[in-house]
Amino acid sequence: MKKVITYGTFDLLHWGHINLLKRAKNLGDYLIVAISTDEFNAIKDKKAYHSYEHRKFILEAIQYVDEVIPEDNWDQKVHDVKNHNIDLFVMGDDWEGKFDFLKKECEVVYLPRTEGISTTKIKEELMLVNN
Ligand code: C2G
Repeated sequence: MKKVITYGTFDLLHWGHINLLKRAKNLGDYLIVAISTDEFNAIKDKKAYHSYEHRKFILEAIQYVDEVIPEDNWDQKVHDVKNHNIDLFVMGDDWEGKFDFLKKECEVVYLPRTEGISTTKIKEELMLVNN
């Protein structure tokens, strides 16, 4: 069984996220998503609209996602890859090259981001509509 892992905040879940999760799952048999905790988002200087528990609840409902674990620091990836017997690490290519240190542990693939959608875009456009 080829195990895949990916990381992210996945706030205000949109079709760009789904496109990433779908492609990541299609590269293996089992997909783990490490979702950023609210505390880690603060470190990433991100404020999610939905809490960790709600973002986890939503991700677990997605057919492409087999397991959801917390991401609470920048340094857990090597441990996660070993601990979960991961074969493939996948991220959107806005992270291109940033996680190449994992290549000694597993395959690393950066997938093209989906153009035209992002959580930031959603928030910005809602601000305009409501002002
Ligand atoms: N993504 C995408 N296309 C978009 C938006 C997002 O492919 N239009 C991808 C991102 O590249 C990322 C994943 O969806 O692989 C989750 O995006 P975010 O929730 O923004 O994740 P991020 O804040 O980049 O967190 O340790 C890694 C970090 O936790 C990544």
